[in-house]
Amino acid sequence: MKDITRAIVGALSEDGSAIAFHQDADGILAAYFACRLLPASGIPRLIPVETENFDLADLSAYLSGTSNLLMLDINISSVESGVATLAHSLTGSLIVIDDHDQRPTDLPSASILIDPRSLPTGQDRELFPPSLFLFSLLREQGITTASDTYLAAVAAFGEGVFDRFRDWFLTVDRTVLDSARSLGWSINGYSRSSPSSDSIRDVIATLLTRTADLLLPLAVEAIQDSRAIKEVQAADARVSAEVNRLSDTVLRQAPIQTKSGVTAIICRVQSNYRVANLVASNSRSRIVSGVVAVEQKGEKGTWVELRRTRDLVEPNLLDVLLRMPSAWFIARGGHPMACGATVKSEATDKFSSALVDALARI
Ligand SMILES: [Mn+2]
Repeated sequence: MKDITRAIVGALSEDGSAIAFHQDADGILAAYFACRLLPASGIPRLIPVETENFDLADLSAYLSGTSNLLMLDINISSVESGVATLAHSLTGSLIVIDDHDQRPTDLPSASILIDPRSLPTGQDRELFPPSLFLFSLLREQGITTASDTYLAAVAAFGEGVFDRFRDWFLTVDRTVLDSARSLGWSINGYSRSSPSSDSIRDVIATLLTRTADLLLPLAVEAIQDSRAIKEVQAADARVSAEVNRLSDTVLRQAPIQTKSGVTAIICRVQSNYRVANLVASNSRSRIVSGVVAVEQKGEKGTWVELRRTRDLVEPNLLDVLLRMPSAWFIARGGHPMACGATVKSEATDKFSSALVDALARI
């Protein structure tokens, strides 16, 4: 573990290095914890990546000439060739922290792929998001503050894995955890058009780019009181209400007929918030045994989120996505029990009927 910390810190301390991270709770906070491992004077360039840009084509051009790149929570199973192109465009090496099964094959030899699940701290974990892994490296250094623990809880809630990591937060006050849940949820349920999507950028600015904040660890209260955080949390009540309302709609759908008799629900929802992921997870937690698929029309395509209840070991939902033609997708990836995709608008109908067929066979 100390070797990994040394490799990350060493790479990021070189001139011209950068961190690219998914612009959601896990990605933002993974970048935050990576920066916390560094001396405050040496924060590298920070590049938020939206889900729609997961093909990494733009990023390769933009990053050409960058020395070392740390890539966080950018699902490399969805962008296999894009990762290789990106890695080859660097003058230094690519370090990826990712807990997905698919591994790109044609990377330059200097690349480092870290799967936290394969390390001692990750043993027996099905999921180990980069944010929580980097928090564990920080904890190993013995320099975590109450704010770090609060932000790790934000990441765990935002990523939907808090229950699996509950033992990390046993000493945290109930009201602090409530606040963390609300912030994690509101970051991941961000709106496409409301002011809160600008607030997300402010949150990133607040958490990441102010060197002084990193140097002088923020008090939990200071984070909770910051204007950007308050604005994001103000969206939380609206997002939660929307998630509950849409989950009701999902659960009212008639399940499709499956070979094994397992419940499978496919539902298309509409919202001004980007909530397909939250609606899918929420509906999944409200059915006894089965599979939920939620589709939501977005600006650049249709977001699709697939979830399986914990009692089932099949179907492998990621395989369902990966068996479909790659030409249909802007991005796709995830885990066998929880995965997602952005489907090109023109391929949405073909995708939907292929999904019905695939789920009918389970
Ligand atoms: Mn993410």
